[in-house]
Amino acid sequence: MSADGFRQTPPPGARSDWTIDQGWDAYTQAEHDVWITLYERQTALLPGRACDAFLRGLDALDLHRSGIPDFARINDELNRLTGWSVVAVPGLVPDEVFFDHLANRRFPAGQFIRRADQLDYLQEPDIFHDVFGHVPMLTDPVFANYMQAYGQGGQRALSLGRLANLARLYWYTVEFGLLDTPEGLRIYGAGIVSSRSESLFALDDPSPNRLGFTLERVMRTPYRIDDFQQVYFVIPSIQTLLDATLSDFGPIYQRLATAPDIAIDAIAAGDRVITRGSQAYAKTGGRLGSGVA
Ligand code: HBI
Ligand code: FE
Repeated sequence: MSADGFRQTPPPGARSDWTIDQGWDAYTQAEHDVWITLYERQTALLPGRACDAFLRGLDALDLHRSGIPDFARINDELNRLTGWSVVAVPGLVPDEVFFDHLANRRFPAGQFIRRADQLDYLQEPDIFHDVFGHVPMLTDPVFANYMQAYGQGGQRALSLGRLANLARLYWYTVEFGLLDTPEGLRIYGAGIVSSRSESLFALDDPSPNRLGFTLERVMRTPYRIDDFQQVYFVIPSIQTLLDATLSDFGPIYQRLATAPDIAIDAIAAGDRVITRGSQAYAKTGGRLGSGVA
């Protein structure tokens, strides 16, 4: 076990790259039913909320209403569209393993699904979060290129000791990103799109700040892993992400070495403000009643 409590060696039965067989035949009907419940809840909610690329991906992959999808079936179509494939892993994997998979167009997806009494929230990414939340966007060629560039950037960040900054980029884009469109803000982040309550909160609630995305601003902003975000960053196009990630991070990393973090609920000089949030949700204690300032 490493300092942060995550295993650093593959668990029994996992290969050296931490992948396991999905074992699709072994899923119980109860597990398929959890997928169906979550799938139907989200697909009823997302038209008009999720971005077009996500909805197109959901259709292209035909993520079954009839239960947990078989990766072998998804991968035929996903490979054809963008060269990506989904690989099963037991849960969170070490950063360098994660980045190596992304850099090689393999998305590591949890093989397990949450229990029926965990429908609304769980900390560790399960197959619904990973496959329903992340995989549809991988059918978009530009986003597919971004995710691979992100994996390559992650490998560099590890060698430069800049992982924390790069993890923020992932968090505020791939997990919790919003896209500006002529019809209004739309969701592309997997952490939002796979959560009923955050699919509503992220777009409708007056509480969080919604700010224009810049790479450096995101890299200076801490994030919450246990509750709704207090700030969401908005991109004008998916191409923006790819362009940002293909840029040279060297000068940014140098400035970050002396630039202080920006408070999670702050609006900083130079921010493009789309919503100046009330932070009411966080002030009243949020989901966990923890009461954060
Ligand atoms: N492992 N399976 C899995 N899924 C993730 O999203 C993941 C991970 N390991 C590391 C990690 N994410 C983060 O540290 C990166 O997002 C930076
Ligand atoms: Fe995720």
